Amino acid sequence: MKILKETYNRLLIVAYRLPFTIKQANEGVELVQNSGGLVSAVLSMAEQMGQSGSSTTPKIHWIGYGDPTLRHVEASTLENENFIAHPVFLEDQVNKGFYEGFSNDLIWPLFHYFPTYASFRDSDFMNYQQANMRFLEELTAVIEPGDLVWIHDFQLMLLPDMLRQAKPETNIGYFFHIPFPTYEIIKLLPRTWRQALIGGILGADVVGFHTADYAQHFMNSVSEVLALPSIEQRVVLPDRSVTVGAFPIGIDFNKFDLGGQTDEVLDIKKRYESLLGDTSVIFSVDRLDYAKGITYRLQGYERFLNQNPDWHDKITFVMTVVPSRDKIVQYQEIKREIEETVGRINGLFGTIGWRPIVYSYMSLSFPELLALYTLCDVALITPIRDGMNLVCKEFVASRHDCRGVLILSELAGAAQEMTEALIINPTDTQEVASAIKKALTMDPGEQERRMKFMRDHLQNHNVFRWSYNFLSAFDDAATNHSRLETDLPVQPFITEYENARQRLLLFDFDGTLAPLVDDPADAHPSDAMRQALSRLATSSDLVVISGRNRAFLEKTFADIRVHLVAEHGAFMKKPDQDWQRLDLSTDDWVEPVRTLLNQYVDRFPESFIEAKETAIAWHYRRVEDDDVENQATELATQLRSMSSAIPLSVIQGSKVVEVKPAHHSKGTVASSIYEQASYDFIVSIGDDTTDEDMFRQLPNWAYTIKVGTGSSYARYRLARQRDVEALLQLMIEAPVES
Ligand code: GDG
Repeated sequence: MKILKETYNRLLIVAYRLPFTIKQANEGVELVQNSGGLVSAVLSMAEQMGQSGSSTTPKIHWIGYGDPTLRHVEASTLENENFIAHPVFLEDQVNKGFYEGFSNDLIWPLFHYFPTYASFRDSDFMNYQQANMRFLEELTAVIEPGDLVWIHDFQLMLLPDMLRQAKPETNIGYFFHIPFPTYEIIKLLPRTWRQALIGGILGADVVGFHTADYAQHFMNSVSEVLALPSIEQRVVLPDRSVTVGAFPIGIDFNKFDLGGQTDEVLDIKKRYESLLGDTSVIFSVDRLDYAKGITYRLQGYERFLNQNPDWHDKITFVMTVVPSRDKIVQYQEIKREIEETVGRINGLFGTIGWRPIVYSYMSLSFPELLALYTLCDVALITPIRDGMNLVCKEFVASRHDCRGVLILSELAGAAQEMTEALIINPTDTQEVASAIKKALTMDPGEQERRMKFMRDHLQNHNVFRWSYNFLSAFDDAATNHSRLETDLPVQPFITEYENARQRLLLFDFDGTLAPLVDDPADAHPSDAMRQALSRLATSSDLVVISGRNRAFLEKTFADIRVHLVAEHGAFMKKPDQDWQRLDLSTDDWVEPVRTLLNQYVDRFPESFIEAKETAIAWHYRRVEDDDVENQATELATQLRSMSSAIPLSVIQGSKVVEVKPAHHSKGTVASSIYEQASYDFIVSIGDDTTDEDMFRQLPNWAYTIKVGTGSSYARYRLARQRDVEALLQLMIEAPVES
């Protein structure tokens, strides 16, 4: 499958860990290749790119943290038949702040929904920035035009954008291996940090997560933190788009399926079986971590033992915890808690001939792991949060015999795929106890049916398919590069426009026909936009419907045959006719409102008041104070509670708060226009809150299109103002009779 060879030059991987461990041997160093899922995936990806498996093809470059012992190792020795390692050396203090601090003591707990364990230290963030910068330096020393760079995980969130700035043309992929939490959690990060982290990830062309939920959480945060629009699964930036998707990681199925049947594994299995005697076995293995739910798991098992005395003597829980991060206080505490609970349960239920829990704090060799996967009756995998969880997939893949039962937490990403497991909530110890009973008494036929289903899934969705899918997303991203960013069905839209007999086009001005600028006086449509409008006006009723005053609109559109609607529907001017005032209310309400607005101008001197003939507005687009949005909301609330002789409408728009009499709006005027003729095609486009009135009041078959981010009544969306121009270009290219 060398489909991508022509597209990309080489594959460069950037991940915190290098793909092999370096051991000092008698004659220099020895490289022991790691066997993790990522390494398998990368090898298969390189194969798809025609990059490995032959002595003439280049090796995969892997940029990762360089252990200080590597400093003295000759660079040329840091390679094996597949990889060339490029160690990134960091000062101890930088690595401590970056890795132990920011990554493991802030992002890890926060993103696994343990905010109380998170430590927020400015110095850690500085070290995180510095370390990401060091990775960039190493990367830019290796990179060549046409390379595909694949960056991994939460330690390197800033790197994609750093690389984009340094080498704008690079193809960059980014994969996030842990959960991406909801915005409520992201909000706990200081504003500048969350902006940097999310903006950092958006340097990539393709961003991958394990589940659709995580991808959606990320999209929400992008919208909340950076106010960027998204169209379907793409975040739209001013100059390019980022594809965001769910790519659930798989495992190397055959490695576990076949591995479990080797003589070495069978021997170990036999030895373990004789040690454990004639009992059923529950097995679990996890890295020491509070997110793995180990204490709840033990409590669930305890409850099972309490409720099922007939199972005493007949069951052993083999629980292996792999040492990890035990320099961090919470990890020491969790270890103590686990060991106390194990001791208590063994003391409570154990007898001279029976130990209910066989606990060890160590790591297993691969054959030992396989022996336990294949000998146990039940795998009990109960994380409180886990990005994916590979252990449960490996257990199932190892069960060539189609026996054994998987009990799996609904809070692991894997639960969405492993639907034939007994899915439990890990904190519900009764549910865990009942699931253990159900698993131990499940008849072999049902075990086989469930196992077969999950094994088929894992075989089809293995790690090679994962990397293939991720790579394919690059192709989609590349073909989308210069596209019009919209969810509008463009072709049917154009055809309908073409075939219509009477067409009505209602366009807002600022942010729709003209880009938003700091000084409203400088806003003007581009020449191409003006030409498009002139052409459209020859075959359609074209209405510019704006909050602007009459003079501005008349001047701006002097040479185009448009209908003008000023001040949100207070005035209308048809081509070749005079202005007509639609709003006839008195203006007694203006002075008290102006007094209040003046207080806000005093508070924010860069803001200003615009007095229109039928409305008054407070503009604050030049104010840089972080608190100004809160203040604007406060002002809008105060204005809404003011008493006045006529009902007023308070509009909180983009960097503006505007007050006007309530009984005219863009909606009332839009509906009065479309009722005057028998239009069979209507399109209305706008970006601001006031355009919502128009979207709401037009008939439901009209094409209503919101520009930019935010919720809307419109049926469709265009991502950026420049996409409006692109759409109008397509419309004028359609052969329409005038
Ligand atoms: C991140 C995310 C996501 C464990 N103990 C031993 C041992 N292992 C191996 C297992 C498995 C791996 O370690 C652990 O799997 P995880 O899924 O927890 O992977 P991590 O890399 O730790 O975590 C996680 C994953 O990334 C992939 O995207 O699933 O949610 O946190 O492969 O077999 N291996 C051996 N001895 C042990 O004692 N040999």
